[in-house]
Amino acid sequence: MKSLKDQDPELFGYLEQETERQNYNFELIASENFASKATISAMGSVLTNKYAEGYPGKRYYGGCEFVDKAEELARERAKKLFKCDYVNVQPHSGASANAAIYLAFMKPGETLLGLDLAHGGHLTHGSPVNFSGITYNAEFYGVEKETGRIDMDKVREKAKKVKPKMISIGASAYTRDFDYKTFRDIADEVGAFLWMDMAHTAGLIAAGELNDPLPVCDVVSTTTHKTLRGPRGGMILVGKDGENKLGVVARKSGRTKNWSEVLDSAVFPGSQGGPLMHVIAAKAVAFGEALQPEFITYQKQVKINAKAMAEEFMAKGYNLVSDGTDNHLILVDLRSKGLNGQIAEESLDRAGITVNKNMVPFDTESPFVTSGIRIGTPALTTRGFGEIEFKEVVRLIDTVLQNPEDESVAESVKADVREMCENFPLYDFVTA
Ligand code: DSN
Repeated sequence: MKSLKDQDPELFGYLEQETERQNYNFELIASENFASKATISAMGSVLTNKYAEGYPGKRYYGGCEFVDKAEELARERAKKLFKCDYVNVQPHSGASANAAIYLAFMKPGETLLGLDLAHGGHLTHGSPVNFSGITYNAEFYGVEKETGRIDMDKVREKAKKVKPKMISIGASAYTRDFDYKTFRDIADEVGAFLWMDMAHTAGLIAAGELNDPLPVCDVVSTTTHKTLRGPRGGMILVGKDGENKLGVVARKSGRTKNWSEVLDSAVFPGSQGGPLMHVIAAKAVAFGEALQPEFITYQKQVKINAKAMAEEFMAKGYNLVSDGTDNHLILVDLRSKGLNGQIAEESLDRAGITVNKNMVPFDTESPFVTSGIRIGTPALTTRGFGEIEFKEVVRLIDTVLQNPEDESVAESVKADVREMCENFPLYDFVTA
């Protein structure tokens, strides 16, 4: 068989260009990271050929003896990593994991209470343009204008008013940790399921760097490619004593099956067909990496770097939502600098710095323009950047934002970005 390069030079060329972009730009999108060569190898393996609808030992296809072992390995490693009883590693993405959770816990038309997308929430937590907001009655809590933080008294007030069937926690752009205990109390007071979507923070949680939702929430979903640094994909988890905990709420909702069966069947056949066995194998590799002591060191550094960036931005007169961060990301409100998110994203892109424009709470701009940028440290921390480098990253961002239209500034910063990236090499291959 021919190599990709020989068979399809056009496509191979695009992969080379993307590898070059990742190698020589500052990757600061908070939801992105750099998977290891081993993880990428597993994704590019012959496991992509295998149909394995069902679960290990209970498949609808023959020839599953080896993919069964790969899926079991992924499940066992994830259980160890998150100290939990139940894991489903088949969701193709975070959105797919969340779809299965809705299917398991809610009937169409029932009420969800989640964090407003415009205040840092996620599309699948009830946005009117997403299946979650189309199929269910979505109600929202938000953050406070003055603090950028969630006020738990207001969450309680809202929950008592709208009586949700399920409360979701979790965000795409929230810079603080969550008070799971108070969410639990509120959920119990109104008889709701409690679901945490830890997609952004799973790596930090696994390393003990943020509060752990697993012992408190009924169900937890995540992606596997953000702070967790695995392949692109999703996962559902239930903490220790899950059957018992969920059983109490289950009885109230008239469920008869046990909850691992309900969740498994909500993924397959409920909302997905054949699992992506090559991605599940790559999840096993990444979870194996996350069980190593170096992973904890890495996650600590992700947080240290985000804090260093936050302090440096504030020292340069930037407004940050919540005035700082507890996790891997910061949200810069650019209004006091006379800029918007779109101009900032585009000008930084020209200088080799990749961020995303992002709504800030109580934004006055449209979602296509926005007043902010979201910046995350996971990817550059993977390359080895520490506090010194991140302070330099802030200096370079500030240089561009002071001269957003100036092509020569962009060119000069781009050269500095490339030089720093050369000192922290990343990928020495195009296909693993
Ligand atoms: N798109 C992801 C993010 O950037 O946060 C969420 O799905």
